[in-house]
Amino acid sequence: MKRTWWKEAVVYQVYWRSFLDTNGDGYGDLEGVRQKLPYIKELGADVVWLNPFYVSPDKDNGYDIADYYRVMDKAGTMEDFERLLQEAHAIGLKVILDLVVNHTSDQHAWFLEAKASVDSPKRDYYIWHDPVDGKAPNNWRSYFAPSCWEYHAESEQYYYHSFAVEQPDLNWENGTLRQEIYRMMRFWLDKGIDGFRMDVINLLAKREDLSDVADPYDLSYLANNPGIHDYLQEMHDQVLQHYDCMTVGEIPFVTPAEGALYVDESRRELDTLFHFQIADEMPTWDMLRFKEIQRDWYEGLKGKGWNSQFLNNHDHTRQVTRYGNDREHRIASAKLLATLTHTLPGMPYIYQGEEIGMTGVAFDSIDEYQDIAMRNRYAEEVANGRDAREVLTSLQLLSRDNSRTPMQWNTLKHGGFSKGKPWMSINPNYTYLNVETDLSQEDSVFRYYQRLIRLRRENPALIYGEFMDLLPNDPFIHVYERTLELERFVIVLNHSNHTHDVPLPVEGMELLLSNMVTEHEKLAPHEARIYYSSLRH
Ligand code: TEU
Ligand code: CA
Repeated sequence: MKRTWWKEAVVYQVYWRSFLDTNGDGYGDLEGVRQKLPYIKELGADVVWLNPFYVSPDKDNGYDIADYYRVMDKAGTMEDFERLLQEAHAIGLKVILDLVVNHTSDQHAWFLEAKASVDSPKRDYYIWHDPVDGKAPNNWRSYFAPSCWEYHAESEQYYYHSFAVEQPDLNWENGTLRQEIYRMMRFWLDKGIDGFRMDVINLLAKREDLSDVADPYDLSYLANNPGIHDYLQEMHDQVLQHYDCMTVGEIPFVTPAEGALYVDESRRELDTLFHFQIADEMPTWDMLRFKEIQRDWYEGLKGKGWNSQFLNNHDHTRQVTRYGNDREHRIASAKLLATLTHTLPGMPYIYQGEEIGMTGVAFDSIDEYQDIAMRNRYAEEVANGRDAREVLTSLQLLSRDNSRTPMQWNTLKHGGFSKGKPWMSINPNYTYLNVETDLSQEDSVFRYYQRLIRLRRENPALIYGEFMDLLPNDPFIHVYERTLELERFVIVLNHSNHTHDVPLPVEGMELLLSNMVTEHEKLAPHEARIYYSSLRH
């Protein structure tokens, strides 16, 4: 496939409100991100993805936007952003922003106008429906509420929301609205940003058939509806193709065949995607399923489009807690998972704190959780009569707050994140798990990421090489190869708490990188090795 800068890039995701607070208000800010650009550069990342920082009532941490053109006070000012962008570019980092255009905040001027009068031209920017038999049009749920329909008494109609009640969905059928969105995208691209991460972009088109669904909890009816590819092709044609930018679409509920329709280069829609087969189908680690998903996506996108590799982000529990071992093998496990995401086919994404092996949390009370998804679900289940303790425990492992606790920089109060009271409790393990401590240790996770990133950068086989799973049926050991022309890499991972034999054809290969020092006959728990050979030699 054609080589491009973004296919070779490593992305570092900054959840800025939890990154570094520079004015003591308890929220991380853009100035904090600017100050830490050298840190991100030192790690070796090429692109910084910033979660939304636009004006927002913050019901869903910035994913409910009230003004696409302004920076929210917590984050700072437009000048702060411009300085950040300029300094990032000056040290060779690119910056991509979150594009949230499936919905706005209910406080966006468009929605306020739409609500105020059925005759307003903005009314049709949103999706309205008359009651059916005096009730909501159907039994569809939303991500964050028991129904995707919210009644608006004044106009006696329901509006549609895929997420919270405070996040009404935009009506992409309206051509004027689409032009408004394209104009806004050009505004940011003209400032010099390098692309977009597109929030739930495959939800833009809505299902026409409004009949009840058999299982309202399977939200797939919200996504991938007819018309979606027309919108994305139009967006590409009118906006994206005119810039040297990259796009990554957040695309839940797709198989590889459906995913290919979004990123197939000949279709001129998106560059890359995040699919959620791992996140949605594997609450905890499942090696055989994981291997199958990797094989399927490799085959499905091969020669057509580009994938991403991530095991956590601001919505998903930290990988070492959810998929690895965050106790006695934390350091090895964090490195093994990194080895996976940086050597499998696709762009690797690092979520802030992952590079030091940060872990999830289990707070004692629902009051300590801020995540609207979790709080709403908790309220719904408790109202249905379930035991409150039990509900809390059941929601803890996958709470989005697991990954949203503040960044742990050092051993100072609040981990050096803030001099004020952090907007959300910090993980108490910051006393020994923080950037400063990690860097001072011989087995630093950060330094391992550095080596891994450098290795990938210097070896096109790890980026463009063919992928083959050499051990599809082993439930503990993952072995695969990446080959390009005369170069061959074999990656060997013991994803388990036990010792295993090296199962493999690594005879005569050179051990280039590993996450621990061991005797070579056996693989220690969570050991990761990268072997190399070249026919050139
Ligand atoms: O997330 C959408 C979302 O919840 C899913 O993509 C989910 O992660 C996936 O189906 C796997 O279960 C995005 C943002 O990342 C999130 O923070 C926002 O709350 C949400 O959209 C609404 O904008
Ligand atoms: Ca701040």
